[in-house]
Amino acid sequence: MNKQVFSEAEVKQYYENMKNDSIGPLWHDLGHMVTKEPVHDVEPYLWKWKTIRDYAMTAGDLLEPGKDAERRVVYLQNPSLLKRGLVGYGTHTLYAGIQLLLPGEMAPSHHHSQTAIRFIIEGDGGAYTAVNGERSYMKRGDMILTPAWTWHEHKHEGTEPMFWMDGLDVGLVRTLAASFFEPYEGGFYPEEPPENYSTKKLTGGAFAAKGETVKPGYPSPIFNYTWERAQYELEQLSKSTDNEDPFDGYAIEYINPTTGGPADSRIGTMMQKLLPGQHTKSHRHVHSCIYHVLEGSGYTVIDGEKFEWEKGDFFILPPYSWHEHVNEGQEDAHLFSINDKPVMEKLELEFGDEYKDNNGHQPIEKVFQPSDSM
Ligand code: GTQ
Repeated sequence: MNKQVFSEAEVKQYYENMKNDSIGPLWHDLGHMVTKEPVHDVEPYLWKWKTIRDYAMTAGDLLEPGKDAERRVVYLQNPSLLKRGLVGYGTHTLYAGIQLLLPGEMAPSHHHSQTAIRFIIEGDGGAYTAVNGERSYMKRGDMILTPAWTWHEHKHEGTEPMFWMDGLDVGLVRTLAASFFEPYEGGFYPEEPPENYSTKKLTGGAFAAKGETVKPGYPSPIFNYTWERAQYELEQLSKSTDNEDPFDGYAIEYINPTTGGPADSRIGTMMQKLLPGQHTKSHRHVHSCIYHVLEGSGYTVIDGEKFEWEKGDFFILPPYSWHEHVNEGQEDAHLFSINDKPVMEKLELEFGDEYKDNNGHQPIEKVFQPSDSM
């Protein structure tokens, strides 16, 4: 076949016309689209608990849920994502907010297509979340599911300020253009089952009334995964170094007992226990995480940067970033985290590898300085 020969000016014109007609030449751009490794705008970050708590407490004077706002929450804004106009993003998929409910307050019922988990940080156990009418009283360290589209509301019958973490898949649902929200008409959903019903029903043996079925699949039949149970599980696990995960220490993932898979279908949840002095090896994976330090003190190295943490702090682990954890304290450290691993796994996108050099440990090139203007 005879090929046409073009002048330089004709070639230039060709590309210009193409651009004007909204068409692109893949031979120039393939490398930008199908990158050799994950490309993203998520930078690691860390927030001190004191800073977060002070802002939330001030909001306690500024507004009241159910009156001035749907919820009283201060959220963690990753500055690297705000630069891209992404409001409320901790990672490209995950959001974390810290909610404060004061004695006597109520946050009305609503539902949304984002899935949510709550992790209880501080309080006296007198507040509850009701999921489709089932009340779960909140105790420190508990993880409570609010599966996508379930009605949920919060009420406080106790005497102390109640703080918890909300984890939602805000970025994921935004990217997938799948956000729906609806308030419950009439304010509060009927509260029918006894308090903590699903937890009591399925802990220490699982029972069904004769003829009753617990439907396998989504959502998990348990809403409240208690710290008491998680702690017991971790105690058993950490009795033998055989159970040690080289990258995560002694780690448990919250599961849906009817599927064996993650407790929530889209947000993964994990609790890690690090013994005093324990220093994990570095690895990286496609899934991203938001960490909360339940207790202990130490640091995490993320892509050569040291993030020093103590009780209450939160930090971001971006996708595909080298990371290792160290417990520098005298006590056990417990790190709770949410992740987007269930999504990556469902989409066949999860991949990870281990850091080979220097016996699995990264050189530390800089130390993160947390912001503090309160
Ligand atoms: O408590 O229902 O932090 O709907 C963000 C969105 C909390 C909640 C958040 C929500 C909630």
